[in-house]
Amino acid sequence: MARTYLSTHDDVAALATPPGAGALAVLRLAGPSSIARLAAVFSKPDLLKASAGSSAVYGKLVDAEGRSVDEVVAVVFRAPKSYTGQDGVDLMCHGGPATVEAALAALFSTGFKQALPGEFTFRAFSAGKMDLVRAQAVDELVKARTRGAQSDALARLGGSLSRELDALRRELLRLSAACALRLDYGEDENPEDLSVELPALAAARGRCQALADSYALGRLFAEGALVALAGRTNAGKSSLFNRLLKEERAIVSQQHGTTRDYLEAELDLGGIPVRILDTAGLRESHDPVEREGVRRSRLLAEGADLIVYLADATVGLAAEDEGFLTERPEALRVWNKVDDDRALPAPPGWLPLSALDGSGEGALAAALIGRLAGNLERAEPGLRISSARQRDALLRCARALGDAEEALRAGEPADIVALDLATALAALGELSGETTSEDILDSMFSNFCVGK
Ligand SMILES: Nc1nc2c(ncn2[C@@H]2O[C@H](COP(=O)(O)OP(=O)(O)OP(=O)(O)O)[C@@H](O)[C@H]2O)c(=O)[nH]1
Ligand SMILES: [Mg+2]
Repeated sequence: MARTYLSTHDDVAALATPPGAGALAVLRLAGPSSIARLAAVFSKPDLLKASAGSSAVYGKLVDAEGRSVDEVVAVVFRAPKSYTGQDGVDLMCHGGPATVEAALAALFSTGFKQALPGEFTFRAFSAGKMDLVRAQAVDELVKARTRGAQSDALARLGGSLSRELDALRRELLRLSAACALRLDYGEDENPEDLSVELPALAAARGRCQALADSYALGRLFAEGALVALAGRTNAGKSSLFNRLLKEERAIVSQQHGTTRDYLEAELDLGGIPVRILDTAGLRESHDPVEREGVRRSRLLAEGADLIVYLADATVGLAAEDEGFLTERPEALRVWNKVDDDRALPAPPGWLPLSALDGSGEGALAAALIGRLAGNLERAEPGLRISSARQRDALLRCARALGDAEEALRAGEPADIVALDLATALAALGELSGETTSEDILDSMFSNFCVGK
């Protein structure tokens, strides 16, 4: 039968570093008998078994027949002072696929099971070492593509978002208690009217909604955006591509139709990981290869989150430009080659740029960031959510709080309000992991890296 995350009594092992050659590879082991199991294939079993937590033991990993597999350093962790909360070992061996394969084979021969993706973090979560928000941040930290996304995830791992959610939860508990108190009074007694809590309810709903809205920006930071450079031949797309990348990646020439196959690179734009595409210049061509390049460019532009459309200021606008921009009016318009004496003044709505000397580059970067993220609510770093699952739970919470407000205004009895508050609390509990179903946990952790 396939293992599940719930088999936390299994001793598991996995490569925690990327596969391939490297100076070191780290194999991560966890489970109640992980240290004893490792001792069975370790040259100094007694020393290993007697070692204190957070200590390192140097020795040889051997196979079942006693043949040496590698020289290793075993960093031993004792429950509960470990990442998973269980006994475990981070085993450092020499990097390289052959060593890793032999070392894992030796471990599996002692009964270690291959760890599932994210299984170590799942165990940390089930041991109460971290809530689900922090567990999610671990995955985001590992996958962060820009410094901005990385520091954002690190803040969440440090608990910025968990603390905010906890404050919200405490406020909802206080409101529930107020409802309960109201229920305790008899018909003819006259306790304080619950409607004094209306502003508090509205404030809590507002916080929920703001956090849910932060998903758009959180997702942009985590998943990034696709930006395509488009324009007629010779507009300077490849020149701009190279300038943004700060390297001579694309061939630049005064010949029309230089770029045919599109080029792709990754860029950090104000913390947003951006995949940028340099495409073939748009023009009617009889050359079948160039025509194919143009066809692909149009297709790529269609799939982009944002198109940067360049025009050559020394030539001015032509029917092709108008045609493209009528179809894609949202494209960011860039008037390139303004350094040239022959350059015509930029028409309204066009950003002046010189891909040659870099003037206007700062304004272009700002415009790009503005277009990608500008209309999104700028939450405090770390206070954004980054998964659709979190957003859905927050929206359900906000909706239930809205219902509670309505019930209160309509003069419904306190137990109706209490019911709405309980729904809101349950939705909030899904975020932290208090009330998250097994299926959701499964789908969340299975997206993690193996070894994390
Ligand atoms: N003066 C001036 N020349 C530029 C500027 N940007 C590009 N050029 C020149 O314009 C010519 C075309 O530039 P490319 O970057 O190859 O243009 P492209 O849009 O990629 O052209 P295709 O690949 O043919 O579609 C080259 O000779 C560049 O040096 C600029 O800002 N100022
Ligand atoms: Mg080009």
